[in-house]
Amino acid sequence: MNDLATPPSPTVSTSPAETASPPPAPTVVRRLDYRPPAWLVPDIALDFALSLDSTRVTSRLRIERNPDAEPETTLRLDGDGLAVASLSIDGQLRNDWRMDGSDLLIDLAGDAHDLVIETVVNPAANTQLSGLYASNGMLCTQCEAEGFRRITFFPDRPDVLSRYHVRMSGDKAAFPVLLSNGNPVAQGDNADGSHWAEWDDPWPKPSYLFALVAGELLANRASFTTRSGRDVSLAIFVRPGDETRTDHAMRSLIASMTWDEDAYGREYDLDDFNIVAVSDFNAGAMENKGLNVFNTRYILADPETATDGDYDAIEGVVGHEYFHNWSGNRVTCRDWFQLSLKEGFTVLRDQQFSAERGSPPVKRIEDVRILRGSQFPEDSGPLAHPIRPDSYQEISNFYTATVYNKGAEVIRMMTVMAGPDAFRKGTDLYFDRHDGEAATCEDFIKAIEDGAGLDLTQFRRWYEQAGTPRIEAEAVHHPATQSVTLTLRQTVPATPGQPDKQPMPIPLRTALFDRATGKHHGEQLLLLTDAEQSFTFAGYDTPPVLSINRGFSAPVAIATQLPTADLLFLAEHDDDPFARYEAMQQLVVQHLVAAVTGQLDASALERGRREIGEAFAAILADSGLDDLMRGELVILPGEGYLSEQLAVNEPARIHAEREALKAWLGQHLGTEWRALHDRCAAVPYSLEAAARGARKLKTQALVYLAAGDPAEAVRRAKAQYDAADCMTDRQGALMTLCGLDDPAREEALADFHDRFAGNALVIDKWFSLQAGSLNPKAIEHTKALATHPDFTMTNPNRVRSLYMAFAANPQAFNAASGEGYRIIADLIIALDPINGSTAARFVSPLGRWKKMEPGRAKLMRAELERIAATPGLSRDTTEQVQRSLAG
Ligand code: B3K
Ligand code: ZN
Repeated sequence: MNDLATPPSPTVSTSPAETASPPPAPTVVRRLDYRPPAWLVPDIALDFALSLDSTRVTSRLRIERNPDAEPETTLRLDGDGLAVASLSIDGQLRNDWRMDGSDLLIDLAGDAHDLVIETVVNPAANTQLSGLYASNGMLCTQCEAEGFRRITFFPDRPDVLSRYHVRMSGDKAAFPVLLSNGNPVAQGDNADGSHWAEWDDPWPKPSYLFALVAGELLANRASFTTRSGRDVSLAIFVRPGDETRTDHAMRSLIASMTWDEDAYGREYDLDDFNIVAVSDFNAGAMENKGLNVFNTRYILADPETATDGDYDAIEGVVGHEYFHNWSGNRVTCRDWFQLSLKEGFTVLRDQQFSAERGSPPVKRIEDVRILRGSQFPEDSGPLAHPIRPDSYQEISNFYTATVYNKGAEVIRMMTVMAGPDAFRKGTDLYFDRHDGEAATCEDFIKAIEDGAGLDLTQFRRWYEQAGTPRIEAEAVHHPATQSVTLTLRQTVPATPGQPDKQPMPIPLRTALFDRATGKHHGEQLLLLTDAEQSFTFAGYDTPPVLSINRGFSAPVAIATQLPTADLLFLAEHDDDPFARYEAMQQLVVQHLVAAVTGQLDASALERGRREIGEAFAAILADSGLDDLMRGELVILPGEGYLSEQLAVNEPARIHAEREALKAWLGQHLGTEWRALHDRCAAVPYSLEAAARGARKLKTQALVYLAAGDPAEAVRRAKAQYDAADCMTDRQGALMTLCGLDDPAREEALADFHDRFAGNALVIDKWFSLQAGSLNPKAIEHTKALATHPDFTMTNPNRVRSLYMAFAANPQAFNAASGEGYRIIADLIIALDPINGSTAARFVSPLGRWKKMEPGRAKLMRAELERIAATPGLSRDTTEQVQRSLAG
């Protein structure tokens, strides 16, 4: 496997400094050490002589001393795996420069100079997919966060903003399309049959937003007129053959452009907006100015090959990257500790956009499920960090659910406290005040304070403290005064490096329901600011039912258990759809936690299941619900979320109890599930909400039937598979069959593979369905798939499709033998030399040993130690393994 790990080759150097230096020992970067850059680069002209295995890069920098910084006579330029091919200063070839590790140091006498540096890079050997790399014969870049330094030497930090002029030339047959940021300014043919193009980006930007793409690509084109009348040419470039699957992405882009004008008053600012889809990509997409580069996964869709979930994800990610044009590009980050400034805010913006495009409550439920599934575990584990971290070794490790999703929740709380109109005044002020600047989270908070008229003094703790606050709520009814006292207590748990926490301001949308009428007396926004605080409500002659954190107004855990009768009441009556969902979740959580911890005897277990069954039956029969929402209400809480509720994680018991409940519901509501499956199967395909809801429920019915009546589930899944006219139905049916031990499983898997051979995104699904399956042989299947001819370690989508699905498969990953842990550790060790940042993403599942029962905890630690002992590990993986072992 190490054959594939060849790093980008440095070029021949004209100076003695070419000797390869060993990688520098990991250094810790600290937020409070920020200093402004000593030198600025107002202009850069880049010239690329393109070739797959040897691209020559000539970089012309105008450099000027920064009057606002401590003067330094030495210019330090970041590099990574580069050597200087030639260097000149003010027109003179020079060799009086030196290397410090991978950085280039140049002593400079004056206040401004013109610097020309040549480097040569090997894109084909760049398996890390950071910097300039080759993907399926095309060339493309990924520079965030620190990839630009793998192309040329540069002050590769987000607070150095430059105007970019890019020229590239290359073989016309291999690279017919030549793209970069900004506007195309010229193009032409060279005498030798090659061609060239020049692009100019008028908007100063940091190096992480630079992009270049060259390859054989076809475009889906459209146009958009901004509200002030600018005509923008839109293009989505894909490999020939894929252009028929770009219409949904184009519709999503146009909808995003309209939405950002309406919702935030933000207009697009160039004549061209280009998107390119590439199949080898570490992340989901990248917001390079005017030239977004996307993972194909978030562009390509048609009903036959993409699920409804894929359609939603595409709309969300296209929106997200587009919204970055303002929240990220026009106003960028001063340093990488401020990452949530652009990511948290942009996630909030894409969530708001998607909510408006579809069902707001369903979107809210989905977002909270992601937060609880990914961010809550991060916040309670060894990798916990505040949304604005204080230190890092490798910034790639901080593109986390905390920075992104909790970051969005923190800004969402500002919207809740301010109200939408005042919040908009705050964001208008933020964009006005900081346009063209590299800003900080503090700048954002201040603008919201000034614009929205909020005092966020204490609220700043949300940026400083890690950990999910836990709230206890106690409502006491006073019959004499017909009032209720609600006492709220908060604790913020200790996290690595933060043993003691201060109380946070927590906005909790709250309502108290009158049991007799089924109504509340108006919702209130309670702001809990102290460790303990009481609120009084008048006008209740009987004890009310408490509905708290409605709409999930704060990213906290409500620790107090409500009586089952109250949860059943809220599941039926709450007029806040999220609260209704939450009551259903809590009903199941409380039952399963009690079952797993041995608190239920046989009759209590049966009683609990009956209560849940009755709530399910009521939801299935409720004609006031739409099917998308009904689908949410009948999803059981995931095993990861359930484990969060336990003091000691017992994965086998959680799995067994959850499956037993599913089987009980499958059996006792068998008639209802069959009727539901029949009803939904009759709804014809369309992208309308009703049809999507039907598809969602169709597969959910199969899930419960598979647990309760496998023979019936096989019959129905096979029929659904054979009749499928869309990927949502086909995938749902295949998932069901995959989990069962029946010859229909192999037949359907073989058919699916043959039917979609060559379509990488669909073959990814084929891998994921098997690795993530409930099938008791999932470990065996995963090991076999790792040797399948379609498996490759060099394509991140394929690696994730197999191994992320496996790591998220609770029963297979947590096999008592430790084999699941070993499989992931082996993967990390094998993948690390090829793609360190992707390898490091697999560490966190192994890091959750502290709360695990002792047998598995020991096995997990042993695997982490085995990884740590591997020589030559990347900085990415080293940091994650060290933090995970420290606990
Ligand atoms: N800003 C990019 C993330 C790039 C990841 C680099 N390791 C995608 C996004 O959040 O929009
Ligand atoms: Zn983003």
